[in-house]
Amino acid sequence: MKLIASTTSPFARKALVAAHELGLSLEVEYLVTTVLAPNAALGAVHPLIKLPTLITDDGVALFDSRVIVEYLQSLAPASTIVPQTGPERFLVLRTQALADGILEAAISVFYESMFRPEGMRSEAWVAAQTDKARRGLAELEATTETWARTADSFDIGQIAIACTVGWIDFRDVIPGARSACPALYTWFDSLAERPSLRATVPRAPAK
Ligand SMILES: N[C@@H](CCC(=O)N[C@@H](CS)C(=O)NCC(=O)O)C(=O)O
Repeated sequence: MKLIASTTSPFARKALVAAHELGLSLEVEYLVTTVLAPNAALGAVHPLIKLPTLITDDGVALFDSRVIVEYLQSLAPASTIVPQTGPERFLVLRTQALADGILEAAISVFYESMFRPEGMRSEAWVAAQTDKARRGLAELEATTETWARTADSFDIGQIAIACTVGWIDFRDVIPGARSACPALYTWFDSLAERPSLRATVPRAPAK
């Protein structure tokens, strides 16, 4: 199977970290696609032209990252990053949804400066999306003890948080996030040497 990813996409990183944690090997194809410069080859397999996209060994194109993660989990039942039953499943999925939602808000802020000409940018939009991201980060900060659990468990909620915080740091789009969330960042920094995260640190694409 092949994951179509980019070196900067936090959603693609989530899928890559999940595969790594589950002990699955993947071929990875890196490409660049943006809303304004969509990649035609990606568009041939994913109508929404987004990363990540997983091509299964049966040739099916799966998206989005949450579906891909569930698929990867189904291939590796001996390890668990997505609990399959019980209240734990929905707590972990809720955490993933919160982390993904923070990312969507932060990406929206980033896109505003990346894709909109200066005179057309909306300060109100940026402020509202920044506020959403900050509210989400504050929730993670306030509930660290609930979702962080032990160092040896690394579930999809925690993976999504690590990818979200890693991308916010990489793009530096939510000013003051680190100082506002000391417990969250202490947890994040403690994971720096985890192999799945170290292997997928966001980086600018090769020219
Ligand atoms: N909900 C989707 C979000 C995917 C997404 O927005 N990917 C971005 C990269 S981080 C993308 O492909 N953007 C290009 C575009 O929207 O055209 C997921 O979880 O996979």
